[in-house]
Amino acid sequence: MAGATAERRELDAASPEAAVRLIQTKLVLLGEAAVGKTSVVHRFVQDDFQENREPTIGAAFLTQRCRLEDRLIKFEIWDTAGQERFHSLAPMYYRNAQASAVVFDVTKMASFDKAKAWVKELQRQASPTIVIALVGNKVDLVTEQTDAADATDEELHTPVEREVPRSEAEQYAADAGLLFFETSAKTGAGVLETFTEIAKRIPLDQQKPSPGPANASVSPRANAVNLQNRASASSGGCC
Ligand SMILES: Nc1nc2c(ncn2[C@@H]2O[C@H](COP(=O)(O)OP(=O)(O)OP(=O)(O)O)[C@@H](O)[C@H]2O)c(=O)[nH]1
Ligand SMILES: [Mg+2]
Repeated sequence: MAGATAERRELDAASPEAAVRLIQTKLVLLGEAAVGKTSVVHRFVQDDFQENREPTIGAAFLTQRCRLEDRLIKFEIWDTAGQERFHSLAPMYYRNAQASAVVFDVTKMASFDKAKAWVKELQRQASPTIVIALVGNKVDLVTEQTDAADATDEELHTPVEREVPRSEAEQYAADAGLLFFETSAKTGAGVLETFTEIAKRIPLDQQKPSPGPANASVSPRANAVNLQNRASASSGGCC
């Protein structure tokens, strides 16, 4: 199955429709330490998840290409460190960013407060056209097991109490003009949808054509994601 999926992605890239514009989008992830920023971005880029991940030091840079309608979007992602001692570095990463994902942990109210502080800072100091998505991560921890018979021992857990009600975060996001998503880097729920909606919201005049020949976009890459294909395979849906 994995081989077939890879082949289909390559076909997508090589089809005549692949004469698409390659667009660069700089995206920065911000949020309190340990909310799952690195895990969300690794789920998006590598489709994997690691328990007990080490904290990020400074920032990490990752890229991912995504096919979205007539565009091939190259996300250039700065995954920043959430520890307070790195806070002063953040402006270097959000300067000129077209998008930001501000992440909090739905089981920690303090992380939601910190997310609001990041949103304020972005709205004051980042580009006025930046697309900001508020992302409540770790929803798997608050989800009841509905089909325990099918779950492995590792998957079975007692739900942790949710501290940030979805309605409260959604209302705050609507008032502040942000996109809003809930995700689980662990299960993958909502992750692709988050990046897809961000990509769709970046104003066309903010999109930077990637340097190099337009058909650079058609070279098959193992980790190029066709958002439409992946969307139909994921329960969250996108595009
Ligand atoms: N259950 C669950 N655990 C998660 C999820 N996302 C991340 N984690 C765990 O939470 C811990 C912190 O995740 P990271 O991705 O390192 O968090 P971070 O926000 O990048 O942290 P800093 O780099 O210190 O800012 C790790 O042990 C992850 O395995 C999730 O969606 N569900
Ligand atoms: Mg990290």
